[in-house]
Amino acid sequence: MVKAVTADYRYYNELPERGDFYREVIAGFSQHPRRIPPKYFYDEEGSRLFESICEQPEYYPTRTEIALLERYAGEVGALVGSGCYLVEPGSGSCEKARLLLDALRPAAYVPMDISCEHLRAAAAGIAADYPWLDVHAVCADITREVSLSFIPEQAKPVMFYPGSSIGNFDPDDAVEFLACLAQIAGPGGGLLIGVDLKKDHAILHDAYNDASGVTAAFNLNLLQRVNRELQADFNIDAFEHFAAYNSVAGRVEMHLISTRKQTVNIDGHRFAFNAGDSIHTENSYKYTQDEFCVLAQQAGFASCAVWTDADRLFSLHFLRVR
Ligand code: AVJ
Repeated sequence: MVKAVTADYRYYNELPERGDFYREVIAGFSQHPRRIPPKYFYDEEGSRLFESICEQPEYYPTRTEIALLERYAGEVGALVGSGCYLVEPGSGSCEKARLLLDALRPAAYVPMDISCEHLRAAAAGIAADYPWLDVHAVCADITREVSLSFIPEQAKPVMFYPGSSIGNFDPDDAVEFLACLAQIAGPGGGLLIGVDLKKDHAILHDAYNDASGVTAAFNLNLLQRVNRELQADFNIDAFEHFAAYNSVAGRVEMHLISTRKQTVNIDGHRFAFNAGDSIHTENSYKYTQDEFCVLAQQAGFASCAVWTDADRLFSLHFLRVR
C-alpha cells in the first residue's frame, strides 16, 4: 500500500503593499549619492539572476560556504541538539538549509523571504522532500519587524543566516539586526551565520565582476524593476554596472553609473543625471573572524564555534544568545 504524504506547508504573508518600494526609491533618489536599498534586487527576475551569480566561477562565497556546511553539519547538530525551530531570514531557494536538516532534525523549518513566489516554490520543495518536517513559510521584509507568533514559547529557535547577507548592513545596522535575531532566538537560542572574510582585493573584485556579466545584469535589473513597477523610463543602455572593493570602509560597493547626461521620470518625479553620476545599489562588508565576533558580542551573542576553509575565503560562526 502506498502511504499518502501531504507535501504541505503553512504560509504567512507579512509584506506591505507596493508603497514601500515607491517611497524608498523616491527617498533614496533625494540623497547624494542616490541610492536604492539592495533588498529590492530580489524580484522574481532578480532572485533568478542571484542564483545564477552563485554558480559563476568567480563567485566563491556560495560554493565555499556549501562545503563548510557539508563538512560541519554534524558538529552544528551536536551543538544544537534535535527539535529546534530552524528560522532562516532571507531563505531564497532554501538550498543551504537542506544541508542541515538531516543533521539537525529540527521540529520546524521557518524560511522567510521578500520574494513571495520564489519562497512558496522553495517551501513546497522542502515540504515534499522532508515529510517529517513542519514548514512555516513567512513572506516578509526581514529588515522590518516580523511577528513569528506561531513559534511556541518553549521552542529554542536557531537562526540561520548564511550567504554573508549580513554584509549588506552597515556595521551599526548589522549589530541592530543581529540583536533582533537574538531577540527572536531568546536566551539559550542560537545563530548559525555565514560571513565573508577580508581577503586579496583581486579575488573580491572578480567575484563582483564576473566575466559572463551576470552580476552586471543583476545590478541593472533593479532599474528594469523600477521601470516595471513604478512607471519609470530608465534607459537601461545608458547606465553601467560598477563594483569595486573600498578598502578603507572594508566593503565591496556596487553602483549603477550614468554613461551620459540624461533625465529620468519616475511616476511624475524628474531626476537629472550627468555622465558619471552614480546610484549606489549595494554594500557588501567583509569581516575578519575577530571583527565579526566583536559585532556579534555587541548584539548579545557569545561565540561558540567558528569554521573556515583552508584558503580562508569564508567563515561560518555558531553563536549562542548570552
Ligand atoms: C547576498 C548580499 C551576500 O553581497 O555577495 C552578489 C549579493 N551582490 N553579487 C553579496 C551579491 C552581487 C550578495 N549577498
